[in-house]
Amino acid sequence: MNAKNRAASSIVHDTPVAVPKQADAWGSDAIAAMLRALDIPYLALNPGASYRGLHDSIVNYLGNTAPQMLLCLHEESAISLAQGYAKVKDRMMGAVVHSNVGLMHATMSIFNAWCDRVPMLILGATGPLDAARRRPWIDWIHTVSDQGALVRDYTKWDNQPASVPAAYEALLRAVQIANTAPRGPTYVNLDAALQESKIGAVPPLPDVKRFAAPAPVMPDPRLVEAAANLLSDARHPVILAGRVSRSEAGWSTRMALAEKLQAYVLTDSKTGAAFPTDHPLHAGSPGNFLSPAAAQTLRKADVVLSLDWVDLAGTLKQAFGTDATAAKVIQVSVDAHLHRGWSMDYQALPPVDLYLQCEPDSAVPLLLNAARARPKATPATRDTLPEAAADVVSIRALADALNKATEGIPLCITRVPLGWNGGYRHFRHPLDYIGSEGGGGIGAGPGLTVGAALALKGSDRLPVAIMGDGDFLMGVTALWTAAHFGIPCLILVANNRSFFNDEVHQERMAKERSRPVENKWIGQRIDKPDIDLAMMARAQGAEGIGPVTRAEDIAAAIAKGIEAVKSGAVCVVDVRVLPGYDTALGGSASGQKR
Ligand SMILES: Cc1ncc(C[n+]2csc(CCOP(=O)(O)OP(=O)(O)O)c2C)c(N)n1
Ligand SMILES: [Mg+2]
Repeated sequence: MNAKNRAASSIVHDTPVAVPKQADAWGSDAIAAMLRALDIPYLALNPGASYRGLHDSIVNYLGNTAPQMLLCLHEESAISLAQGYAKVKDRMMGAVVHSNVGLMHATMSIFNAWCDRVPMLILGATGPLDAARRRPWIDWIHTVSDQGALVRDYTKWDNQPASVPAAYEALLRAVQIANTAPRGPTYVNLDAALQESKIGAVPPLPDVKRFAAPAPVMPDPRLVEAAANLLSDARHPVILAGRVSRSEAGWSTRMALAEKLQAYVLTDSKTGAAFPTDHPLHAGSPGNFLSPAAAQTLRKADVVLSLDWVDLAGTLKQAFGTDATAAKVIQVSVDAHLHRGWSMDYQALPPVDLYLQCEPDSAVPLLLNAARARPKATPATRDTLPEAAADVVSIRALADALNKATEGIPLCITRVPLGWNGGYRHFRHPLDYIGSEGGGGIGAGPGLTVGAALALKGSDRLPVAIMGDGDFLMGVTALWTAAHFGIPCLILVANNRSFFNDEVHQERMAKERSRPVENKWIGQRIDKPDIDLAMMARAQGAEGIGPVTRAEDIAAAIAKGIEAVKSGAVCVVDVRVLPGYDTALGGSASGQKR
């Protein structure tokens, strides 16, 4: 594959030989035809006999296009890849996972996608439900009576259709539900026997346009007016810009609203870029928890507008403590439609004075229209970054070198490590940063990055991830998928050779229990031997740079990585950072919040 091909907008296609025309179709041919009608662009998958029928149909009935298969080496990265793609595109792709075992491998990533409210069509399969059609042994261990139960608590809907017409309906419904806000993954389990039945002709496909997701719900005009009045009359309005779309129009409307109201805006590193972090009204810096300046700004608020902010109640608690929130709270969110009993990812229950149960992108233009301009506010309070220590190989040094090497080059930051401080880099466009994995599942970083890079392929925006070595190592085989299909991306590993976040926890335990802090590394450090991460990249057809061990070498290594990615390569730079977090500003380490 030459560099020109690798940099082109389309990815590498594994092209099947021509298939002679055939009179009879199979059940899975009809299912494949439905996937094409539903405009599923890709299927990230790891193969298995439970869906050998569907696999054959994608290759030989559809010619492996629309959808195109993307072979992944682990189901966890197949799902993360689909998640990363949807985070960039605001549009779903599919994934296929084999029987119970593949689905079990996929579960953590499905949970991440669920918590991240990302639409995704997950297909699975089971050995024949009809025991008489099961092959001895293997079909029996790979048949369970209720496979969907494995993921039912963190998918929006699941189904196991028993005929081709039922499969058509199941796929239509799965896509419609996944794409209806609050969005999320859905799972359709295809019986092997159904896939492998000869069906004569493919039954006519339904008109998919008639089964589309509904248009966004619009808020009650009286609520919009009341909210606009509250905000316009406020002394210190604060906007919490949370889960919003990647649309540029949405971005500028949010800016216009903040500017009209002269409201301060906070953003969150759990969600994608929602507001320019260097805007005079942006307070503090984004993190998983409030930064000191963000908390200080929120504490002064008399009216809070939450744009689907993840964990509104917990955030108010960080600012106001256990006292009742003095500020009036306006909540714009449809998230409660997804709140169920099993998972507590719905977070604590926030006090809300005006509840607009719609998506932020629907409410903001109406609020902008109804709001009255407020007098100019003084610039928001920012956190100041501590002086960077010279010659120390740290995440900060890595961030500084990245910023310098990429001045004027649009990047999409697809991952930041736990020790990232939100002040390290500014975001000025909805695609400058896509937010976290959602469910706190480490190992998602590589898959998310490859999926985001797939979605960005052919654009002038370079996908760049900065990720922990633990995160990288758990999902490292996603690199092969990127290398094989020609999906350029740059991964900078902040390699502290440890699951360091948990060293912080062990340190806390040791102190609390008067035990030696020196023992905190045991069961955490990934050394003796150090792992050669660059070699792990090269082993899979990616470029590997490093280990970089001296501060003065970081810039050149990153510049080399950027050049490699510009020419179409997948590149990993192993930067051996010292263990330690720049937490003075409420960096995202969970360790600092007990
Ligand atoms: C699947 C999964 N396993 C374990 C954890 C617990 N955990 C949270 S952070 C972390 C360490 C991550 O290591 P790394 O990516 O190297 O970042 P570092 O902590 O070193 O900054 C672990 C193991 C988790 N969140 N998810
Ligand atoms: Mg680490």
